[in-house]
Amino acid sequence: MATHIAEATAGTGTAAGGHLKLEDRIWLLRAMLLMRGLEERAMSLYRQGRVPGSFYDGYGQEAVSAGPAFAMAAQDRLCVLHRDLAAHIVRGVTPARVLAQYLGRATGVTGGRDGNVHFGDRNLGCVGMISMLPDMMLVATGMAMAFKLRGERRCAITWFGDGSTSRGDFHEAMNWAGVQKLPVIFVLENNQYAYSTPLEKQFAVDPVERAAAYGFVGVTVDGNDVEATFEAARTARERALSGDGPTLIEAVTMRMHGHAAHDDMKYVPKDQVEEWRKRDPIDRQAARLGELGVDVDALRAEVHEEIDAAAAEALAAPMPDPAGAVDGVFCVGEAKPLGDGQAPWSGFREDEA
Ligand SMILES: Cc1ncc(C[n+]2csc(CCOP(=O)(O)OP(=O)(O)O)c2C)c(N)n1
Repeated sequence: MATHIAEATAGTGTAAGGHLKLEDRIWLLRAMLLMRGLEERAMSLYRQGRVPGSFYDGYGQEAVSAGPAFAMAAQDRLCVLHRDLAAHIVRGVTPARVLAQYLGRATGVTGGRDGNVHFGDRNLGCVGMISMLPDMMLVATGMAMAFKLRGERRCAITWFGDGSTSRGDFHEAMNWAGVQKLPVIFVLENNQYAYSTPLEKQFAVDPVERAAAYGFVGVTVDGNDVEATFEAARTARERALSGDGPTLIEAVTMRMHGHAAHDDMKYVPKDQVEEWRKRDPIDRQAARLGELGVDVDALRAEVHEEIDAAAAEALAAPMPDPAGAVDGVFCVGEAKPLGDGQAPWSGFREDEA
């Protein structure tokens, strides 16, 4: 990635109070470009009839998953939602496996058993996505409880939407995490709509205020600024590891596409979408780095090539063998613990030095 740095023209190029080096800031842009590029390619394959089932994307929300996932260490555990592909990319899921997942191929993360971002690679510390919303809040809380009981220095993080805040599970997870002061981070992805339900029909108070009701910190962050979402999660992780309990991070963003590919979102005012387009998280990070002398066009071209190669690989991959359809439904033999994921943030490498 250093090849994209022509010359750091403004000081050291660090950001987020010095926690992000220039290489990290480029990494964040790259993760968001990969998410967008992969989802655009998958959407095009969907329109060609090659993606089974429906199709969901997180266009315009890339910073909500890229930043917080980047702030997590290898031993932390993630419960990732359906519009948060960048978290999987940060953890180390390759572009070819992502596209094979959309295409239902044997080489996809679930081997054709599920589609979209309904997956988790247990070897990279990610729990398989649970569709019932927001049950992953309870799973993350349970994992954090285990970390606390074992005295381990690690945390769990999960993402959920504004629609999830009206469910009982949200309150149960928040309450237990608060009572037990658990090392868990809740990222509320406030993207203005839960399918067709707008915020004013979802809650009467901003849900970030509910954190105080459960005895812990709630912060609101610009969900379209990847360095801000990183910094909010980095601080929350520090708090969690110091024994100071959970954090609710409300990342304010916009769902720029329909709920799924079949939804033309006629219920969303066009002006609202256009207003948010001006705050596109990728454009913003690209502009920042461009000012520092980073060759963003070269980075875009490299990501594009990577996606082309991944698409060719995924399209050439075999369909799964139906005989293995129920493999993995039940645990056979000894249960294997989740593996650790990739943790690319330079702050973790410095810890080891
Ligand atoms: C308990 C439950 N009810 C309904 C659904 C179907 N469903 C999947 S995503 C979704 C919209 C959720 O909205 P929100 O939580 O705001 O997340 P967003 O999709 O906007 O990211 C719905 C209704 C579900 N998965 N689980």
